[in-house]
Amino acid sequence: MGVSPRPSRRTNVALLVLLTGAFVTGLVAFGTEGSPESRIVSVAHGVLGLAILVLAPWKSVIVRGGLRRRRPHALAIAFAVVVVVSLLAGVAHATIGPLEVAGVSALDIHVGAAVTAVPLAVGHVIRRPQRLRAADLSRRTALRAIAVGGFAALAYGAVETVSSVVGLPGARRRGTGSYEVGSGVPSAMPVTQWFTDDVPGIDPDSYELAVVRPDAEARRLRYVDLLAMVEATETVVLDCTGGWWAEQTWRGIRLETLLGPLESGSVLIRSVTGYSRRFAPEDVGSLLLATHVGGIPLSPGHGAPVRLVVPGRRGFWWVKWVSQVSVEPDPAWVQSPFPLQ
Ligand code: HEM
Ligand code: HEM
Ligand SMILES: Nc1nc2c(c(=O)[nH]1)N[C@H]1C(S)=C(S)[C@@H](COP(=O)(O)O)O[C@H]1N2
Ligand SMILES: [Mo]
Repeated sequence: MGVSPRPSRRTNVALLVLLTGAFVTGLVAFGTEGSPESRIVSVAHGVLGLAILVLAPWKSVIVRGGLRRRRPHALAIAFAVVVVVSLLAGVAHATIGPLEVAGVSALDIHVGAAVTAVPLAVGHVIRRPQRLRAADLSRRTALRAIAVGGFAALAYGAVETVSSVVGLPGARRRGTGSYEVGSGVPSAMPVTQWFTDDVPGIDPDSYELAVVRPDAEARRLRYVDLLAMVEATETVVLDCTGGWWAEQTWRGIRLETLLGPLESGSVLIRSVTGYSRRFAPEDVGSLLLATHVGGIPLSPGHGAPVRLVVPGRRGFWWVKWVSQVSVEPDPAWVQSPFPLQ
């Protein structure tokens, strides 16, 4: 038993800190839309992720030692595979661009692998625990941490520099890391669903939008009624967490026009498919129920007959195929930060 702190333990603890930091900043990145916040979060996320690669030489020594011991390795190996896949896909997305295979983007793989890594990381750390010791919190450890951070920042800068010098697609990505696809040309914009939704077949003649307030009788508006109310035009960026963005000119009805003033509670926007998102009273003023994009009625894929436009929020807030808007007493934070459907 060594009395002095073993470097392998500090490496493992550092990896735990970096993985946690990368995971959290990744989630935060999915919640932000708009520079410069998105850029700051993305850069911090990239640096944390690349710091894991900086520690790879040290970790590989630990891995070789660990593999020599006679005990089950399957979980540790599965964890390593998933982390490597996530890292490769993250860097691929940020450099060589918006790759897509069978409708799955590099970013989807990156995030999917990262989410899969969570239970494996928990299992790995439970089976291979590392205790932090007082001696770990030394000046020397602090200097090493700064060195690792510095190398990771250099690596990030190097990747960005090479991207722009060589002219890789990565140089064109937005602060969120997303790539432009089909701005101004709605038919060229991807049709994207969050997880499991499908484009429903909606007959505009029988379609009705329910507008529900606790203090008033529910209203049902037909598509023709809605068309007669179209009043506003907004040019807004839709930025999907799948890694693409597009700016379009949307036309429709301000949600405020339908709902009137709202002081408390929240507004639930529900889709024909059951998909829904909840908004705070202060958000309502910026929400548009769009019937048109690029001057023509919405296509089924993009949310016909009516879809929500949410300036400054990620695509998953932009509920398509809206069937009901309802004012409810629950506050807007009574919902999962990301849709569960
Ligand atoms: C990037 C993240 C990590 C990866 C990919 C990874 C992967 C691995 C692999 C493949 C092994 C060798 C196989 C085995 O022991 O069964 C191993 C060993 C080990 N890992 Fe990790 N690990 C990571 C992070 C961590 C963390 C966060 C901890 C604890 C806080 C940890 C603690 C250990 C320990 C103690 C060993 C055994 C070393 C030995 O017995 O000599 N690892 N790791
Ligand atoms: C432990 C988990 C994670 C690690 C190690 C990791 C690591 C990385 C790395 C190395 C990059 C490339 C950075 C670059 O070269 O510019 C990246 C990009 C990215 N990651 Fe992660 N990531 C993790 C989890 C997540 C999660 C959970 C999300 C979202 C929910 C996420 C979202 C993103 C996004 C949007 C990018 C693109 C950013 C850009 O292009 O600047 N990541 N990640
Ligand atoms: N009903 C419903 N609305 C939805 C989704 C969904 O899965 N179901 N996906 C959201 C996501 S993740 C995005 S990025 C945008 C994509 O809009 P588009 O298909 O018009 O490009 O729709 C949002 N609205
Ligand atoms: Mo999305």
